[in-house]
Amino acid sequence: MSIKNEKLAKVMEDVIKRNPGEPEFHQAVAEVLESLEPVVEKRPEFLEKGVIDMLVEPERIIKFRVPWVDDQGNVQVNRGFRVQYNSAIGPYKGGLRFHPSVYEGIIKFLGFEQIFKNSLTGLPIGGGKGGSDFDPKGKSDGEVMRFCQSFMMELSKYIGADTDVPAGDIGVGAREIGYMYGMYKKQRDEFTGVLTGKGLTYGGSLARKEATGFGLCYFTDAMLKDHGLSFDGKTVVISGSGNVAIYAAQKATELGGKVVAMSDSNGYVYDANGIDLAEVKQIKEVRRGRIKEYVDTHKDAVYTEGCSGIWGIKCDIALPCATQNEINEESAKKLVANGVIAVAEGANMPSTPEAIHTFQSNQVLFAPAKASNAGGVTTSALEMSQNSMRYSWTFEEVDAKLQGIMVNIYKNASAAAKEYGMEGNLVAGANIAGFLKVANSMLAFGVV
Ligand code: NDP
Ligand code: 2IT
Repeated sequence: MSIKNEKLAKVMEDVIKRNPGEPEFHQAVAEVLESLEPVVEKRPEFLEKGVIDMLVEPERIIKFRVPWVDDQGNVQVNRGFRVQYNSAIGPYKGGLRFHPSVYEGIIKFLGFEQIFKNSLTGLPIGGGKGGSDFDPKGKSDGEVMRFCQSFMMELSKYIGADTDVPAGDIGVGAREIGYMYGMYKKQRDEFTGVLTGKGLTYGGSLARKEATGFGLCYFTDAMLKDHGLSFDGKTVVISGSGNVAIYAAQKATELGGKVVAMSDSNGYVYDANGIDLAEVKQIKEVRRGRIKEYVDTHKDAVYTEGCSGIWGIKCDIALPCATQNEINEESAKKLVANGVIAVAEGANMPSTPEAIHTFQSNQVLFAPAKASNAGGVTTSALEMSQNSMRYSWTFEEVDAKLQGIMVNIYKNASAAAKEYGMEGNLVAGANIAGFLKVANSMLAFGVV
């Protein structure tokens, strides 16, 4: 695919020129701009009044040194980032990723996606993302704590409950949020909802931990039902075994699916009897171990090194929940050849453009990340509401709101695709529906 509208193509050309060496960021912007072709034909003012030029440029990028001392007494230096991308419809909102692959381009791609995802939730949250090239893997609790404290000592200057509200992402879960919240509170001497994904004893929301995975399945279920299908009796393959993957597996199972494979960055396990999720939780959440340990207790299961092989397993529904570009064209073709009926993205941008094209041109139901994984940030926004009210809802109340919002996102993305002549194309529909709310707000603000 390429951009035909000359002005939009020029925006893309400038993005590439001004942000060299950031392929993931280019990929995310190109997909959105391609989707906007029919929108700017109907509404040329978005180009004429500079809304799209402003939208692709982050409002602010903060980049900082994160020094900390390891258990051997050596000084380590990592790099921290926060991209405050767009605040047109609310305070910047988005996760923090701690992974050695993090650099500015990754945070910009994630921050850009977050603008549209957050808009789709219908809640008042702008787009942002942050993180560090710190690798929590193999680090002691003390090392993780010292890193998080150093990271927050600097980040705390730029965030706040009404300004910018970070949360978790890859490598950032309850433990890291706890250490960061503790340091923020000490420095600022205030108890506010400045982070989400907090522990339940200090302002966290029930169902936030489950939200992204549950939300993914609620979205997928809505998409399947719209086509007279359901999870019931379907074979499901899920990549990753982190926060998103675990709760996607739980909900997919509750909805009648059979999850037969899960993975981590080293390899995948296949269990024809259905994955024993209690064991996966024990390995990943309690022991912080590796997925291969699963076969120690489940002798019928098979472990295979390497992560892309998981897409060669025959399944009806595939839920990529690990990382960006984990499904390439070759993997997509294998899934199609094996008869996959639906692919729904739990991770951010897990399918390459060629993989998406393969799914769409073979009539596979395809749910794009910024719509289907919006359940996490939705529930983060619900956590912010509860913090503002100094009140908390029950698990059932939060879960019901989450479910309602995910079904709405499906309906809105689906309706936008139809309205702009691309019925069934949820990639275009999600990009357009997410864009319009932000762009109309920016138009109202003028040039700021
Ligand atoms: P976790 O850190 O809890 O888990 C990440 C999982 O993905 C692990 O199994 C990890 O394996 C695997 N993984 C990470 N990087 C790679 C890689 N480069 N190659 C192969 N596997 C990899 O993160 P989350 O579950 O929170 O996040 C997973 C995805 O979901 C990310 O794309 C994230 O941006 C997205 N997301 C997360 C949300 C949330 O609320 N947490 C909300 C919306 C989207 P290993 O342990 O070996 O590293
Ligand atoms: O990618 C995402 O939407 C997240 N990592 C969750 C963001 C949030 O603020 O809860």
